[in-house]
Amino acid sequence: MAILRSLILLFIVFSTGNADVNLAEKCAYGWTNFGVRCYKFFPQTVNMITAERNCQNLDSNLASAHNKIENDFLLSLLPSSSMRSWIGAHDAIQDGQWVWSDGTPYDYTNWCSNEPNGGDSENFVEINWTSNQCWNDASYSTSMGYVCAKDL
Ligand code: MMA
Ligand code: CA
Repeated sequence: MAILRSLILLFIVFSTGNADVNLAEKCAYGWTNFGVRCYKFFPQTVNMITAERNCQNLDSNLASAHNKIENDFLLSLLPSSSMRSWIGAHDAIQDGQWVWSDGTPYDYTNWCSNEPNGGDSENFVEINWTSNQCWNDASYSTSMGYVCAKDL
């Protein structure tokens, strides 16, 4: 009887259909899981605003990075070591005040040496600049690929 009760309980837990308690939830096809989020690199070269809007249309934002492991993971999604890609940091509201487009705390950076250097004319961030694969502030109108991220 105890076994039957356990089986019934297990069935209830796995069959609620409620995404928040579905332990078996996976990223959608084409997206890669890291932690509790799903990520995808898009190779279409677009300006930063288009990149963010394209992510938003997929219920995501441009990716944020909060530590080296996460930053390295984002780099690993790029198909080549020289591929340029937007991520979601910007200081477009006030020069020098960097924030992430997904609203998470700006608590990690990987700026290349001498970056950010663009003042009011470079307010957006690419993740894979130079062979050091560090961050560069770039003009919003630069065309490059982009990484989107969303919660599981
Ligand atoms: C370009 C541009 C900048 C970057 C410098 C580095 C000339 O400007 O990509 O964002 O900081 O190169 O030399
Ligand atoms: Ca720059």
